[in-house]
Amino acid sequence: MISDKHIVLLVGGVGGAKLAYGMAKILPAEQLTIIVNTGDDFWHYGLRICPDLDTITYTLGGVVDPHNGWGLAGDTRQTMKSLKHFGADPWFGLGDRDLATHLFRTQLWHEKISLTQITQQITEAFGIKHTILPMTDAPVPTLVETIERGTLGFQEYFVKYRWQPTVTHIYSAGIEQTTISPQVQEALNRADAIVIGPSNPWLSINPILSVPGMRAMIEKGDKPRIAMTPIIAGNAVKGPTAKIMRELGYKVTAHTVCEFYGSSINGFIIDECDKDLGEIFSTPTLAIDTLMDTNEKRVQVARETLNWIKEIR
Ligand code: FO1
Repeated sequence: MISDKHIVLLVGGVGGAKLAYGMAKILPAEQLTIIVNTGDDFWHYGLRICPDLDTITYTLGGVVDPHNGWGLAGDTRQTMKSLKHFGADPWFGLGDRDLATHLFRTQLWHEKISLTQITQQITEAFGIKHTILPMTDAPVPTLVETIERGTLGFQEYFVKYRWQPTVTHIYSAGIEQTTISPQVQEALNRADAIVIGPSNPWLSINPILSVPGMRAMIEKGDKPRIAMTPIIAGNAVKGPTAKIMRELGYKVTAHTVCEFYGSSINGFIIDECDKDLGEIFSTPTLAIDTLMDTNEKRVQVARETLNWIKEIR
């Protein structure tokens, strides 16, 4: 076991939350910091919505909707239904209790409290001891250029159009002007190892790595920095990863993901069902059962990941 090491985990939403859950069950609060993609964040009905931060928070807080993997378990949609009275099309499903999180965050946002500090207050309210940090405090919306619908905000692409438009380009608007927050800097300086969760590399992880200075901080020194594939047997467990890879001209394999991360990683975890594909990886690999469909398997995958980190050090 990793007895006194500090692990920094980089994640997006639902997929990454599973590994975050497993790690948080094994590591005490002072040994795990989770850095979360904020490219999916947007304004909706005047509210600041941060889906990936909330997904990680609700998952670690044990209150996430188990069916969707986002939102609160047992939440209702009365407010969304009422919006229809005004002729609105509530295409983004905000639960009634989930709305309280957005109201609270938006109020503090207007009081000029940083997203890092707001997130700390929200996570504490959900009883979470581990540190969950937004990748940066400034808004850096992910924009998706598509053939059929032009340039879309991430949630329009993902939820409104159900990731059906053909993607030609993905970018983070204004990323060059952002900076790493002191809290992210401190976490990375203290890190003994960095783990990139099985989130979408293009939509969720690349925005984090693209914050100016982030890649350099991650690659500093010779600490283990390993990524877990979101691609198993040529497909994504959930979501648009495989479709986007095809549309951007990539072969849909774990190998492509590994190459995409390049020098940001020095170890790569593939699924055991891909271990006989004969692909030559440019970095050491570990093949395990990566499917995290139960809480027990989330802990098991986290444990195997942490044990491997110890080995490759
Ligand atoms: N995903 C959907 O597919 N449909 C929704 O209506 C939806 C609402 C929603 C509300 C709050 C929240 O925190 C997440 C929500 N998500 C919804 C998930 C979200 O769009 C994606 O999981 C992430 O942005 C991708 O990581």
